[in-house]
Amino acid sequence: MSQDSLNVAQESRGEFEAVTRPDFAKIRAQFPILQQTENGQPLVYLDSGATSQKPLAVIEALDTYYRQQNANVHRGVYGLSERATELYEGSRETVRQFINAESTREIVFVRGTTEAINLVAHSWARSNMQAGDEIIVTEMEHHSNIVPWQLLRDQLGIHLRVLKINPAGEICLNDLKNMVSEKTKLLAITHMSNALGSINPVKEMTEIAHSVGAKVLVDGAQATPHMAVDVQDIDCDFYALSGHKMYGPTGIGVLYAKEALLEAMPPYQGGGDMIYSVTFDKTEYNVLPYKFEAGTPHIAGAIGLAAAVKFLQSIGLNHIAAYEAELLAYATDRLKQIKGLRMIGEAQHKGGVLSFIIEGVHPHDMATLMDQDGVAVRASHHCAMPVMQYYNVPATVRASLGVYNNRDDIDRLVASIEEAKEMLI
Ligand code: C6P
Repeated sequence: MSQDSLNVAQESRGEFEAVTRPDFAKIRAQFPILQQTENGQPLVYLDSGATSQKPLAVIEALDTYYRQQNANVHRGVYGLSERATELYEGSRETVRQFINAESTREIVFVRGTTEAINLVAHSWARSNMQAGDEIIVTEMEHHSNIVPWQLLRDQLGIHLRVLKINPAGEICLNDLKNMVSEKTKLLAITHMSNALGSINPVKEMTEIAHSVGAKVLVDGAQATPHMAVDVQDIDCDFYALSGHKMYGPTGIGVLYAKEALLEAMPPYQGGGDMIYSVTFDKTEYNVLPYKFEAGTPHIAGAIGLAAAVKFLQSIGLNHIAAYEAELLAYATDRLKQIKGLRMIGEAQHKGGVLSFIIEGVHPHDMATLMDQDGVAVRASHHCAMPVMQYYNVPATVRASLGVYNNRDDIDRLVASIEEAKEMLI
């Protein structure tokens, strides 16, 4: 990579940010939904892990697209369609820069992380794995990084092995070193756990997997809104992300995969746009990444996702990480002072997720009462049931942070927990 393109890539990931700290109150003001009340109280939104709220820049990009730019892509010869195509392909370039992929041919637009992982399972894994081969996942995976591999296991006779976590919610690199062998074909791991907040050392894990020739898939659903991601630095083979968790629209996400792998992989779905020519005898497939984008894509979604990426870059990922780390420390400290509260997930390297239970209170009852105070948190197994099994709890209450949260939100969270506790115990 030339120094110029290196600079552009680094700048896009927020590595050359202004020294001055952004004004996070002004950033919060860009989210119209946060001005409204819930049950008569100003909304405190602490469920960004489920989906983030959307800033004006994203809302306006979608509005402008549908008002002024809407046409199908890669098909029309008229100006409107050409402009829609330019916007759609421009969004691919924006995402490429954001995760520092080498080429836009490696950026496949999909519905989200779930579809990205299923694409790898159906296309790459089916054509590269056979009975007796192993896939390693961690004990902290979301169901979307477990179930596709189980389906494959039942069909192909492969083995699914689980890398254990410790009570803090961390994996151990030595355990992974001892687990990999020439049978390991894939390591499928989350970058940041949605249930615990743990951030995994994905670069080191990738190196270990590569040492035995295995491929690596990183589930980045929770990571991309919170930290700078560089897929070339991690050296992972696949990286999956969801637009709606990083301030973009729902229904759009990305599968990053190394070009050589995508070239060799069979299509995942057949239909329009993924072909070069079709006769009843034979179909020739389109070039990358279109081979994996059958049918009319979510054009508005891709444009909205690019607006979300630019929003993140305008703040700077390093500023976001620092701000959220500070808020997480404040929240952890305040929550730990609540009697009977047990924190689930205390990894040293942790993102903005506070999962907890209160002795004697079901998480669902707690979250339902908190809603009366206008505080939106998730109470659930968080689609990570094995994590609940490990900690021997049915569910947790989870407060997950976004760029718009502040200390007032945390104070309201704590007051609401105390009030709900009074009523429930
Ligand atoms: N987690 C949560 O509340 P989709 O639904 O495809 O955009 O993302 C799935 C997914 C995959 N991996 C991780 C680590 C995730 O957190 C999620 C989504 C949400 O935690 C909804 S269950």
